[in-house]
Amino acid sequence: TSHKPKILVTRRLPESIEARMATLFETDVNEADVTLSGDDILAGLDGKDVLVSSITDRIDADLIRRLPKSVRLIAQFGNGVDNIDVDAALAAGLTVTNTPSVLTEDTADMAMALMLALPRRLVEGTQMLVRDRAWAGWSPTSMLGHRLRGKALGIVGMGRIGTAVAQRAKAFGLNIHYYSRNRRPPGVEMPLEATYWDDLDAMLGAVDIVSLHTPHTRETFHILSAERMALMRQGSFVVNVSRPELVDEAALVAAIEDGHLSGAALDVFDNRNGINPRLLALAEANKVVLTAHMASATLEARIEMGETVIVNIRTFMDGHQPPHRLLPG
Ligand code: 8YV
Repeated sequence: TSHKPKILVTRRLPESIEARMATLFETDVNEADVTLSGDDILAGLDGKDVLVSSITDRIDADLIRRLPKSVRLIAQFGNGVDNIDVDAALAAGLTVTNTPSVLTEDTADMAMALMLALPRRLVEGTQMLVRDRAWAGWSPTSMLGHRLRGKALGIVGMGRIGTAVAQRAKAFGLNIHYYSRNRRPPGVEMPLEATYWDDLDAMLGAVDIVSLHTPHTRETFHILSAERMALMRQGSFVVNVSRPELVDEAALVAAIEDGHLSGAALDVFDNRNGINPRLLALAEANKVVLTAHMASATLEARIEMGETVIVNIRTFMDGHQPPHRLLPG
């Protein structure tokens, strides 16, 4: 007869987090670590107080309607919550929390790694040496890439992660431009010199690199559309560590194939039916660099995300507002 909160955790979490959860809660972890169907989630939630969800769980309005009455909190292990119909959950009287901030710096690091990888031919250099065993030795004109310093970076979405990217990019000598709904007042919110654009179309014509740092919402779906890509500078490229839905991927592939864009460095891409073969072909041709949704994948970030989930659950179960509660809208 324990009064410990009963939680369902849909994916495996770092060992230390699972261990701590097991001492604090009555914890049921999806040991198989494969994505659960809606029915499996519902079955697993029988008698539970809390659902600890991840990006791979589809928590739509229908699932929310069918949730056992005992469930009162959805504690997302992650920053983005586009897998959850948050409005439906809030309307149903549930509380929803996420884990922002702790993954900001690591995600920004990955954006920089991808931003450098294309012009400095990082993956190509490794492939030539290791896969192709085809190195003819050093020459003054071999493997020439392009300098990042002095180029213009256009950041779409200047929140926590966008700001962290801007700070890094500034140190690399890039000129920072950004588009967001509101101009950030210089100072704490915008701690560096950056050019604000209230018109994304206009910014796209003024930058050499476009990096996406906005959440996926109804408003940002395909924010980088075919029409917008046509406005981008000849030879410019795209970096995406945010969400695949922000980019019209078919149009991106076409724009790289026809040479309008020089390439793309993507940590996220449409993987619902496997990776688009044309995107893979562009990666083979070293015009595209692909990583496997790894931008926040450091052990440190995952542990801090787990700790944040635990704090959210404990405060909620103690009857207080959890620190990372999502609001409607
Ligand atoms: C994780 C992410 O891979 O937090 C996010 O929005 O995309 C990544 O941190 C994922 O969310 C874990 O659920």
